[in-house]
Amino acid sequence: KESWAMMFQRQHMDPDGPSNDSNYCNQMMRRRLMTEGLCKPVNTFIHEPLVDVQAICLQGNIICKNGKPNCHKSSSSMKITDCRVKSSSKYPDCDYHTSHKERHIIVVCGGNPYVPAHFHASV
Ligand code: UMF
Repeated sequence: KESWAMMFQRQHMDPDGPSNDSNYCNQMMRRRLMTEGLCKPVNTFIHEPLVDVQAICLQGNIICKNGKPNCHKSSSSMKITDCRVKSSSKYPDCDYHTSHKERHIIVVCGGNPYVPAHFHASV
């Protein structure tokens, strides 16, 4: 069974990316299995080494939007790509806007070892 930690890596880690084309999200959302059953509406890929993203769990502890205390904000800004489904997209032809950004990211951490389990937000 896929753990939360594995699921986070599948959905959000792309340390060697991004390829600089506007089809990035269309390709990656399909390749990482987020276009099965529905087009996942919003998803962020992180273009930094896995160890640096895992280290966020040891940094600034903050309250999540749901009131839980296990959110952590990166001390540095990180290269990310936000994928957002177009309003004209029709499943199963999932069609995404691709936007490359540099932001601090907030992840939800859990488990033992204490590692990223969900992507929360970028700020
Ligand atoms: N999400 C992002 O990937 N990036 C954002 O900036 C905001 C949201 O919050 C529900 C889902 O929205 C999260 O799924 C996250 F992927 C996405 O599987 P997750 O990580 O809990």
